[in-house]
Amino acid sequence: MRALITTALIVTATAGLTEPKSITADIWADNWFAMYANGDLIIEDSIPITTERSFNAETTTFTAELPITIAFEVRDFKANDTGLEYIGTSRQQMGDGGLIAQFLDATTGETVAVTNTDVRCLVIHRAPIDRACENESSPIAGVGPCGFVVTETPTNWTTPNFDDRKWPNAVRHSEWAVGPKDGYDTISWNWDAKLIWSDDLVQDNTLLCRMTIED
Ligand SMILES: [Ca+2]
Ligand SMILES: [Ca+2]
Repeated sequence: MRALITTALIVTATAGLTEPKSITADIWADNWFAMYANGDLIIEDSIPITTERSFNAETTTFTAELPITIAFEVRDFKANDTGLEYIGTSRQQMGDGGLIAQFLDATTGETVAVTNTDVRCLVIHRAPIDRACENESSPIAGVGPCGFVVTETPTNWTTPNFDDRKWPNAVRHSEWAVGPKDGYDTISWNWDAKLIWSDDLVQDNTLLCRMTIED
């Protein structure tokens, strides 16, 4: 009799609660990312952004309660606030970014979310403000065409209840435009998973992006 009562109590206690969902994520970013689920840090790109040609895909499995708010910080490499890389060499350039991700039900393998233009991304570092900076012989951050714009990272931007409705929608970019490199080809991407960024792959260097894995 006592065992029966215990069972009844457990059933009552769990009714109506969301079951945690196990999700496998594939992510490729040019050049570096950190990913959060419902405000918790899940993974940082394992290759430091300072590694030359730090191109790689990451695959990770995590558990969270649906609906899951996914938040990415994504960084295109820049040597400093000019936004340039290879400064002072014949390869001095602005560099470009790019992000693609897909989320699979870890149990069934079904794709449950992808990066597309429903993702919202806030640009928090833009440089240079004028592309002419790329051709400066001694580019200095904040001077002339090498000005930069830094936007403060909003508080609690990774959490589910953060209001991102004023953030712009991400812009889809072609494989040709992004030129995805090492690691990208090792993932079998769902057709609906798209390469995204802001509207400017080159001058927008650091983005905060948010999306939801629905119930
Ligand atoms: Ca880059
Ligand atoms: Ca750039």
